[in-house]
Amino acid sequence: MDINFDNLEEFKSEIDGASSIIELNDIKVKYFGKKGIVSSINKELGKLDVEKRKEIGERISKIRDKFDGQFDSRLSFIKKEEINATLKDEVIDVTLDGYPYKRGSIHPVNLIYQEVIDIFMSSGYEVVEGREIEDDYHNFEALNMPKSHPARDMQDTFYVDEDVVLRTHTSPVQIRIMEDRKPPIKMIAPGKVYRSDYDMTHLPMFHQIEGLVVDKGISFGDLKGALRLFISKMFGDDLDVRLRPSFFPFTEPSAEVDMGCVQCRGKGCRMCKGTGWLEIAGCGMVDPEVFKSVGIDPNIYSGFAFGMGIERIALLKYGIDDIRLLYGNSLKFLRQF
Ligand code: 2U9
Repeated sequence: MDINFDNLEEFKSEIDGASSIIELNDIKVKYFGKKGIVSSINKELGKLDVEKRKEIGERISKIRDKFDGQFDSRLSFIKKEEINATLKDEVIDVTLDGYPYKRGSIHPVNLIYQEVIDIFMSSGYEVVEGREIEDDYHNFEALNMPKSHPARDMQDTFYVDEDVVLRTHTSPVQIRIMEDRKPPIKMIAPGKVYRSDYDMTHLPMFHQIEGLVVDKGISFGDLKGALRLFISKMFGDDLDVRLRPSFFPFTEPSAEVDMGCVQCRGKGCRMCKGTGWLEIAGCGMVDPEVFKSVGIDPNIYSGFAFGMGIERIALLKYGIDDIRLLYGNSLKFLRQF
């Protein structure tokens, strides 16, 4: 048997030329794998006499040691190179800004909306959200505003068709509750309402919260107490509350609700135009005509109702003078809340 060991030792230049662990392993397989050069020599060894087998066996063993030495040093070199390449590719600039998106925040109108609901819930009011598209009957007629009534001119209505409107107030929610249930009723109706209006103090869509309490013996005093409690929880207990006579078709008597100015606490400033007072809501005792249209006997039951605009409360609470800022979606503005 003629074995060319010089040929076998060519691996040195092959190992030095390997540039990846895969290439390096391929070389090992070529020489020492099952079908490799060395195993084909081993198969031939059996044919040789003992002396020759020993001699060749020793030479192969030395070659294997030499191979392993060169293999290991190349392997550690390639590993170092790979780590260096990874470090170069995946370099982290620790001076860069953090996660590029700022955290969002709750919209000021939603903040106030939730705060007002929480205050009334803590006083035992049930929260009812109704539909935003209403029929003429529940939005107007049942609230003592027949088609001919001049009070309908007070609100510029979005009509879906002759008999269907985008609700102009949340009052139809209370009408539907009173149609379905007997008193006692103690509820608030928060939600979106729609009126064709747009200026510094009006929007075509805004949020209202209306309250309704119906039972035997409910008085105007109860109404003022309820409003006083709400205002003290929302704006502080040092502010005075007063009711000014007014008119709404669905309440009799009716009143506008004023509270001491949140800015000057009643002394007189620019915000309250020197009066010390800010208008915050409307209210009154439920008109007997409204009770009749829902089948509640006004000789047995009485009730109070009130309504307020959430955006207006947000303007007062945060000292904003233009309602349109609330819906301009300026991040600079919104991030302040
Ligand atoms: C029923 C009976 C009576 C709700 C009321 C007001 C007075 C009121 C305005 C305040 C500012 C609307 O958002 S605003 O423009 N609301 O002045 N609302 S009494 O009275 C009702 C409601 C339902 C069955």
